[in-house]
Amino acid sequence: AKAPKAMDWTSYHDYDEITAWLDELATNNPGLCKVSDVGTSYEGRTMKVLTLGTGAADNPGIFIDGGIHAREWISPATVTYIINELVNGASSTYSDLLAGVNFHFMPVINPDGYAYTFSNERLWRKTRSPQGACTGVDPNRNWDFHWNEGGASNNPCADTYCGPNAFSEIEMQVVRDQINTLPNLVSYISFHSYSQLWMYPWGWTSDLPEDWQELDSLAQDAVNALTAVHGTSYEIGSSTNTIYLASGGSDDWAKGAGNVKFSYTVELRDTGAFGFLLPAGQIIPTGEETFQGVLVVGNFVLSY
Ligand code: ING
Ligand code: ZN
Repeated sequence: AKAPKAMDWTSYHDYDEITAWLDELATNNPGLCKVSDVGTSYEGRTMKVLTLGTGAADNPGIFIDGGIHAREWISPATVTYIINELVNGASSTYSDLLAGVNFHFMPVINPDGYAYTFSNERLWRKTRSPQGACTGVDPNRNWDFHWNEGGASNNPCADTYCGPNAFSEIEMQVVRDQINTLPNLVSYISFHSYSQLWMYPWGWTSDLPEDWQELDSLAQDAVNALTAVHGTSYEIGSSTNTIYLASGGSDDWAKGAGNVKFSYTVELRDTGAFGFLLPAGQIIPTGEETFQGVLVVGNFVLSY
């Protein structure tokens, strides 16, 4: 496979660079990569899904997204790192995995917010839709599963504003429709930062899903592989019990409404020293360790 020129993992890249790179990957690797335009953001940016897989369309699938929160730059950087490893890494190493599992990637699911953190306000979190006197909805409070049942704000000026209604945000409708359309999704992983947590549902209640032990066990295996790379420690648990109660999150919806069993939210590096402003020098080590965790999930799905 040919390595695209403009992309690298020694600096952070804006939305247009990331989407151009996805197109380039698909052009350079037909038979492995497919890129599809699946929607348009509020401000008119094209949203794309990159699918990797050499087997049947109904092979078990994993859906991975990043950039739901605009300021969490290590998330898109890590998702693109994972894509690049699977496509341009030691290709024969992953040929069995890619023959048996389809990976679906959306590296930046809040394109307008992400662009705004490059042009205007580095620490913006939400979407950019007008909401009366203020702007934006928290896209991770906007999903229609126990929506606005706690840990979310009704104030349009708040960073955790749940929106005027569930799925008010076009970008989350687009992601929802992808999850609903793709056959046989076994796992969903949404990458955030920061805190170093590998979390599973529920976020809307402190109760656990009935199959929580299966989700916990896979998370333990993924984190063990992650930690083995650079010694980075992660905590594991349900969102409510690990970080805080929050309803309307994408992982809760994926499991509770989207029927995706192994649904996770991962909070990447660090634990607060740099927080959202993680230096670009940590992209590669974060990518290296997180990729090993994702490989554990991938191989689990392959033999599930
Ligand atoms: N943290 C997540 C948030 O949306 C979370 C934590 C995820 C809570 C999933 C509930 C469910 O607030 C960050 N950093 O965004
Ligand atoms: Zn986040």
